[in-house]
Amino acid sequence: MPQKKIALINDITGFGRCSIAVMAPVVSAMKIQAVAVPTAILSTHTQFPEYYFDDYTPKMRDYIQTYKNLDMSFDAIATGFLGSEEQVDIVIDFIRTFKKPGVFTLVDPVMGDDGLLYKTYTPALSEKMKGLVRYADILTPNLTELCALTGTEYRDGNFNNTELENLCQQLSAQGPEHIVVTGIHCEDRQIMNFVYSKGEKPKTVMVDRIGGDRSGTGDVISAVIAGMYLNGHDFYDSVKRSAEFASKCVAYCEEQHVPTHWGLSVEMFLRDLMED
Ligand code: PXL
Repeated sequence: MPQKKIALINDITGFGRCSIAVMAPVVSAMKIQAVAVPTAILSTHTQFPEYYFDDYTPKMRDYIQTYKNLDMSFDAIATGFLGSEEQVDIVIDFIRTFKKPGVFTLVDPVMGDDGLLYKTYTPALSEKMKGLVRYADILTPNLTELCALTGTEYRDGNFNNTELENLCQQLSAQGPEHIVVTGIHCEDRQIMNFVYSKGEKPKTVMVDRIGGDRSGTGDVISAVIAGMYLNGHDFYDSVKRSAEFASKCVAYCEEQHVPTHWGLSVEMFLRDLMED
């Protein structure tokens, strides 16, 4: 079987193991070719006190045009951190062009965490992100992003499963077949991933919460889900595997006292992803 290709529309950040810098090695370990479509170039991610941010918006159309001219194809498209409103339009155009039958799109609506939107997410950009939902087959919001996308007030961990199901249903009605709400803080230091697939009873994947939140965790989770799903696994198994992989990386980071904003030490465990 020919190797599969995934287009990663996301930022390239030098230090901090987020976005393409961490997603490309993860999918590569799963034998999938990663094709980078940069949205911005940063020296470090935006959780550092200082970072260099080079918005790639003005270059993206020409960059993508070559793929159109060369009649390239992808098996999946994964989108993440977007730095400007215009980028949302560029991403939609990319999906319209390259999402042929059988190609799936994973949209990680990277917008914020812990009830707060990231500094680069203006209210207008957040509003625009809502328009991307209808192009997603798989959507991977955290609770903050689920609330932002549905216009719901954020309450830390305070949503019951019926409320979560209703919010997922609202988003799923716009397009996505599968949604996972990631990293929900629960009692007894547990983290819940709420797994919703259209027309099915929701399921959960629970993992122990070890230490504080670590930046880039969502990107690692999205990459493992995309890779597993592309390799033919069902959505629930893909989420389960992603949560287990991220947990293992987090446990190692805690043990080694890796600062929380340095991202996950995926390098130590990439081999685990090569087994399938
Ligand atoms: O991991 C999400 C993410 C991606 N890209 C950039 C970020 C963040 C989160 O802070 O700053 C540039």
